[in-house]
Amino acid sequence: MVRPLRKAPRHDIDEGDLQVTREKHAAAGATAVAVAMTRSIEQMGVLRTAQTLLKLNQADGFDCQGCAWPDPEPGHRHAAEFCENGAKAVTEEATLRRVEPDFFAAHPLTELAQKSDYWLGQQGRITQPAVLREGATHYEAISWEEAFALLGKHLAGLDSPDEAVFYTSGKVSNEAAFAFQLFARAYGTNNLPDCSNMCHESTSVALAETIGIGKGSVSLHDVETAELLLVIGQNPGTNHPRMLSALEKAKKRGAKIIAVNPLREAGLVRFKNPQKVRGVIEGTALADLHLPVRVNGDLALLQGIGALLLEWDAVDRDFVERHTAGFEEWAEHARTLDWSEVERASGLTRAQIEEAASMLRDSQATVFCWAMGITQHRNSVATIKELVNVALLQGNIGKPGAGLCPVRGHSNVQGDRTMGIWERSPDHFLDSLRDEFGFEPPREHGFDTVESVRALGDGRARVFFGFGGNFVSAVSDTEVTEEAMRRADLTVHVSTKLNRSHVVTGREALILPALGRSEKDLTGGREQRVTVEDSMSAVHASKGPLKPASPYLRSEVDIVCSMAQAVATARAARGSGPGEALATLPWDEFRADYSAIRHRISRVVPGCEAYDEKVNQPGGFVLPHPPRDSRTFPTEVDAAIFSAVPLQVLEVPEGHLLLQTLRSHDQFNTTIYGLDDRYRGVKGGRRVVFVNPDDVEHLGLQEGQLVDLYSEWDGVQRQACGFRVVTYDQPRGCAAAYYPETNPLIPLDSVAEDSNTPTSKSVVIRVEPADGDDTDPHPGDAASDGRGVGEKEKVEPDQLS
Ligand SMILES: Nc1nc2c(c(=O)[nH]1)N[C@H]1C(S)=C(S)[C@@H](COP(=O)(O)OP(=O)(O)OC[C@H]3O[C@@H](n4cnc5c(=O)[nH]c(N)nc54)[C@H](O)[C@@H]3O)O[C@H]1N2
Ligand SMILES: Nc1nc2c(c(=O)[nH]1)N[C@H]1C(S)=C(S)[C@@H](COP(=O)(O)OP(=O)(O)OC[C@H]3O[C@@H](n4cnc5c(=O)[nH]c(N)nc54)[C@H](O)[C@@H]3O)O[C@H]1N2
Ligand code: SF4
Ligand SMILES: [Mo]
Repeated sequence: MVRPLRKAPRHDIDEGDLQVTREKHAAAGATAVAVAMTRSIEQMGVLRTAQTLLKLNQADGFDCQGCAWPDPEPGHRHAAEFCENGAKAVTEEATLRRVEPDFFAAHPLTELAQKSDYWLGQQGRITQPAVLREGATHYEAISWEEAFALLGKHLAGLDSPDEAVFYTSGKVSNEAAFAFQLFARAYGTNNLPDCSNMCHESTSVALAETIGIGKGSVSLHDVETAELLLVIGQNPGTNHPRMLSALEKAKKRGAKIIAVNPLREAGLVRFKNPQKVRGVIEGTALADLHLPVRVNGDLALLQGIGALLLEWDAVDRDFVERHTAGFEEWAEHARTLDWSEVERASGLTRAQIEEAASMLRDSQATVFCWAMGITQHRNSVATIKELVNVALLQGNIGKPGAGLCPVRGHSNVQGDRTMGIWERSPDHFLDSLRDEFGFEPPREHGFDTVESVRALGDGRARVFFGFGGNFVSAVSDTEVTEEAMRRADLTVHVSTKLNRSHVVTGREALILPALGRSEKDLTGGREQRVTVEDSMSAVHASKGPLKPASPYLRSEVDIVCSMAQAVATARAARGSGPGEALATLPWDEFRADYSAIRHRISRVVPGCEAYDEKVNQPGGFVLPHPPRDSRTFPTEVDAAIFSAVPLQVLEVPEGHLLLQTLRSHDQFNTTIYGLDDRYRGVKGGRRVVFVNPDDVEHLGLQEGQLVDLYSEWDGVQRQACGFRVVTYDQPRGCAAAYYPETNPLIPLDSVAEDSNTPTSKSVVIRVEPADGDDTDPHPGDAASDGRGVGEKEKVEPDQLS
């Protein structure tokens, strides 16, 4: 058993039963169906399970709360159009477990602050608003009216609107997101950080610069009809499971697949389609070639591929001439590529890279898919530009079966950005907002997530408002982030379930419980629906079938409108303060009928003309994308841009490893569904570090040994305690461990150039035997008040075996 020696969170997970077996070489199949059903029935019962899952991802139903993978066209959907992890995501929300006010009476904050995100989430749906009053030991119930008044008082009382931070997580609907950004800007700030800042921001930056729009250029049909698919830095078997069905379809038509990943992820190696009876028995080998790239080696690999295509003259000259700029500069760099450096950086041989390049050469239509393995490094923007170079070379944008396919995370993260959730929205968007609503939005860029932490930490920001999400656990440098949150005057979370961000609070705190997407929304006395956008720019409606978890829940739209009115009222009472424009906006109209919001969206957001009519069509509509639609590239030079990027090799000092932090099969970001990672052979625990067997030997470690992880940055040492060593096939010098447990190791200042995304996939660490030392290494730190940090306390090694 793991026994914490100091009171702190996370270690309360009992990992005494941790087991490690050989990793699986196939994803999905019958086990996936069984796991999904067992979990759902456990938490929802049989009837509710059936009622819920049959509406999931159907044209007249609700959009899956899991990932942003698109649905097939209506008419081509299965009755069970979801995956194991989609079922888990729905169950998490539709569970019958409840957190009632007596829960808060029974558990003081000091106790809750020691609990893990897993434990907190398992307690169930929050049923009523709750407040932590200044100096109080417990959260207590509060009426909505009083909660909004408190919020209004704080926000109207700030010296500057920029002292408030309005964070959004990517589950929020388009309607709620549009209202929220309107609120923030009418209040007077662009401080609209979102989970994108930690996710695909590098993609958005690189694509906007090179092709003129920060979104992917493919449809589901393109994926299914590609000749070749490069799946790079992504684990679809766990994180986008239905993507495997699309890959399977492509394969059946003769497509080839290259997987670029330090790990041999099960879904990429073999897939058993659970939707086909035959599929449950037979599997499909998905990847034709697996390149076990060294962590952060993709830039070098892509430069190698580009150089070879150039050398072999596998170049679409016509496309390059007509549609691109900067080819010659890029080609000059490619011709002088230092192959020994390419091999050293990528960990691959020239022969391996030639094999991949020849598959590209032989393909007339290639789709490039990527996710966090590419976006969360210091040089991620450069790497994605290199990927664009390779795509442009062969004219793989704006033709059938080809294109760029960044695979987004949260189900509506792309939609939220389209709706203006962005700390750096361009002037044309702000101009439209001004013209439509008659106030002057602020123009100065706001804080992104990392900058928000800094601002909260140094007092520039005093109120934190989280619209969904779990900021404290999601952001890097857990200890620094938690300290920053504790300095706030007020922290507020609009949530469905409890998480760590609710228990690491400012002086005062509010929890505002929202309806989930699976629930009937009767705001304004009518059945409301909302809209969302998937990873391929398809926008459609979503309407929940279930009775809400509690009669006190409010919709996210309602919460934003009420908050806006509360601030306007508080401001009127004071006679001054931020947010003068709030009183002039149509919040009552928005709340009464979300169509009123959609009408405004159609007049403000580019590509959303006739929005309400178009989303009412079955399957919705697809937003315009000039490179995809007409090979026009709205960049500064009106052409797609080749980028000449210097080759970089990430040097790791002797005795250290390069750690990537990833997801298990049993979590959705900081929401932990369970303690198993089936495809990687881990059962009953999460505090493991995967290391190459030769490195285990080289570092003098042993399989199963209890170790502590250390990272260093600017002379500060960061530590995460109590991990077990698991030998795992991957390139030498690399390691992997789960997020969020490893976030304490990632320095806040370690971010991607140009996108400011935390470098969650390249952390230089030392692995040392746990010393079992139970003395407090940081006497007097915040943990002593019981709201402690959690990663510094020690675990006795003998308690773990
Ligand atoms: N079930 C489930 N679904 C999810 C989520 C979830 O937590 N659970 N999260 C959602 C969200 S918000 C997101 S953003 C996506 C995340 O989806 P993914 O990006 O697939 O998620 P990660 O687990 O971070 O996996 C990163 C993958 O990249 C590989 N990788 C790491 N470093 C490198 C590298 O340097 N180069 C290359 N080529 N590969 C590398 C890892 O081995 C791993 O396979 O999934 C979404 N869907
Ligand atoms: N080390 C490391 N850190 C990472 C990453 C990594 O790979 N490694 N990945 C990053 C990525 S890609 C992302 S996207 C971020 C994720 O960051 P976030 O989006 O902030 O985190 P989530 O865990 O998705 O948020 C879960 C919480 O959202 C709330 N919630 C769930 N459903 C709803 C709803 O319908 N409405 C409302 N209002 N609230 C709801 C619940 O309270 C739940 O606890 O983390 C980032 N952090
Ligand atoms: S692939 Fe993603 S969106 Fe589709 S059912 Fe699974 S989790 Fe939900
Ligand atoms: Mo994400």
